Amino acid sequence: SFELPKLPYEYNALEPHIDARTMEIHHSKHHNGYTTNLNNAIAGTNLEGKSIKEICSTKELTAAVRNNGGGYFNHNLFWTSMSPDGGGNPIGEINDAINNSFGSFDNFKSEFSKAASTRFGSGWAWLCVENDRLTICSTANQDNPLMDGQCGGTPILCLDVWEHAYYLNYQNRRPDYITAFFNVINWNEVNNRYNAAL
Ligand code: MN3
Repeated sequence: SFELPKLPYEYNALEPHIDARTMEIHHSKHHNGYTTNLNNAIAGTNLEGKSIKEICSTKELTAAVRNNGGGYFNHNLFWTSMSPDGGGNPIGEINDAINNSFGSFDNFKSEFSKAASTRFGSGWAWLCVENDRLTICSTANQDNPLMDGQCGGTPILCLDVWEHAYYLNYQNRRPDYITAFFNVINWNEVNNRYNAAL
């Protein structure tokens, strides 16, 4: 069965950009809930024993598996998309790929921020590798690009725009939270994922 992963940093490590209380509740309550509910939803089914990527890629998932499997996968990718040593400019091959796909890092930030800010209600913004190009898109609820009928290719960076991800510190100011996210992006990890996805 799936286990809640430990964060690779302390709950307060991303302050002031993301506050410790939000991180603690988000990880120990929300992500933990998706994990428990995913295990319950797949128990005794033919999805038991499959990887989370295989589960997300399976067609015609039940609502319980889709929502909690997405919640499990998406948050795993999200926590490791950030680092207290993150932020700044992209490094390595991902830097060239961003310039080739979006023209400049500033344009990338603008397009990613737009995807995150215009997602109505709860959902996610994504950076994906798709046919050797980088693409940006957003999904609703806990859907992700691995799922049937969703946007994108292989996800390498994601931003949670559910209110539970920012409301304690930013209230309704989602754009401020999106701006802060760029100060903690773990470009080293995103670059590794980019190279692995090619
Ligand atoms: Mn969340």
